[in-house]
Amino acid sequence: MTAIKSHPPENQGVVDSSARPMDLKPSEQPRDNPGSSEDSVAIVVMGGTGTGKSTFVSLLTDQEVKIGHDLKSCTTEVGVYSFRYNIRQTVHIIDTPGFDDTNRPDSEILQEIALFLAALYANNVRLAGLIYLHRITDTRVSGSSLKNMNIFQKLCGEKAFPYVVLATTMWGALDAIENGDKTGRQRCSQLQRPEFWGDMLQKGSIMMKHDGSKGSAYAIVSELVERKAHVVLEIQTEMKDQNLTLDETGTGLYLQKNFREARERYEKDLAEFQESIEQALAEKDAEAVDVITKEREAAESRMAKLQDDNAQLHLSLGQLAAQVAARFHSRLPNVEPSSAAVPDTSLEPRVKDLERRFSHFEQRQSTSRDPQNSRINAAQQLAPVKDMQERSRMKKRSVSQNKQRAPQEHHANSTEETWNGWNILTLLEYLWKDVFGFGEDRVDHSRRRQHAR
Ligand SMILES: Nc1nc2c(ncn2[C@@H]2O[C@H](COP(=O)(O)OP(=O)(O)O)[C@@H](O)[C@H]2O)c(=O)[nH]1
Ligand SMILES: [Mg+2]
Repeated sequence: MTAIKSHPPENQGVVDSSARPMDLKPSEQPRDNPGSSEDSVAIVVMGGTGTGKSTFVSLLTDQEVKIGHDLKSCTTEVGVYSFRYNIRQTVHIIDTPGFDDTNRPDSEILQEIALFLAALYANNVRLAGLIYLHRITDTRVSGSSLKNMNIFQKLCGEKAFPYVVLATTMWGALDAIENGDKTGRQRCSQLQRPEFWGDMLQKGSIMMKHDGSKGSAYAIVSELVERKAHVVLEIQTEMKDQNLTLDETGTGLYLQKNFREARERYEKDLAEFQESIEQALAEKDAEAVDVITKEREAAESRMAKLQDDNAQLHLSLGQLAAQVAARFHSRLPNVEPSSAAVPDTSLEPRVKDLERRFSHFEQRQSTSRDPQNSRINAAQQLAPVKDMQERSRMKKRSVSQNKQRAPQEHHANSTEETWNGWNILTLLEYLWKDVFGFGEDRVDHSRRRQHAR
């Protein structure tokens, strides 16, 4: 059944300004316990770049969300923002990058989103549903919009479709044009075609209009929260339960199909380039030969890059964690002993704890019969953490040096670094606690979840 809903008045949800990013806790109680007093849920927001995801998230939380007014400030990483939905519930909204970032390959974006979703699942964080945003101002569904839609569907899997809100954004911009409302309605019916949202709508997703207001954002979120579901996505079970590598998942297969099509186009182009060069040679047009040769070289290097990117999908969950962790780590700014001034007392014990868990992991790995786990390179896993510990030490040394030198300058800011360090650390803690199956208080969530289904 297809339904287009408008939003109720702006009266739901109380913004909790004390909520912190990544303050994400698994549901405290199993979901079949209705007496749960505190119930945190997560909601994932996806859609192409510039569809208003970060703006949507910023309407719900008091935390600072990066909005893409220019290319540089676009969302480049998965981010978690929290707000108190009602007296009992905190909602964690997960902002994601779109699959059309000119600066980053799709494989890299998929790596981060897949890893994050798998980590949520492994930690039994209750996913209440997903919101997919699309600009109503788009005159047609472009190739990149279609790609985002397809990837979204593959990540979700059909079982999750009933917990998806497909929301159209930027209605305000249509007001300015003549017959804007009619145009909007026409575009909505176009979106309902089988090649776009039709299949999802038939299988339980709903369409909603987001008018850009807080009330509208809350209404969309409530639609999902109030269903009290615990949604499990296709990519989560593929990576975590079935131990597939990312290229073996439905989403990975889709990206590879895209890649094969790009290669076919490229091979056709190559033949055309060759023909044009031969023609230019016959006409003794040296300038044309030069121009076409350069074009061919550019096409060749684009193809080579695409091939490399595609190869990045052959990763198990453990390898994915190592890869993403290393990438986060390489983005950490270098600690300048003279400028770092904020001691992070919480960092070192957490790193120590991870190291301890890691040595358990290494022991388990040597006796493991699990082929996916045994492929994980242990040293590679720990390298970012070890290095982080070293940074933490450097930081402390520099803080104590600074204290001796200039006591008034202690508040010089290294928030960015602390935040980044915390981000990667939190991610690793998630993964190592449960994904890799070591940690003293491990609970077999997959069994519990199956039982609950
Ligand atoms: N007119 C209009 N602009 C919007 C709306 N939502 C977002 N924007 C603008 O669209 C641009 C991209 O928004 P952003 O939230 O960063 O998109 P994201 O890439 O999906 O996260 C920013 O310049 C926003 O200010 C909306 O509802 N109406
Ligand atoms: Mg964004």
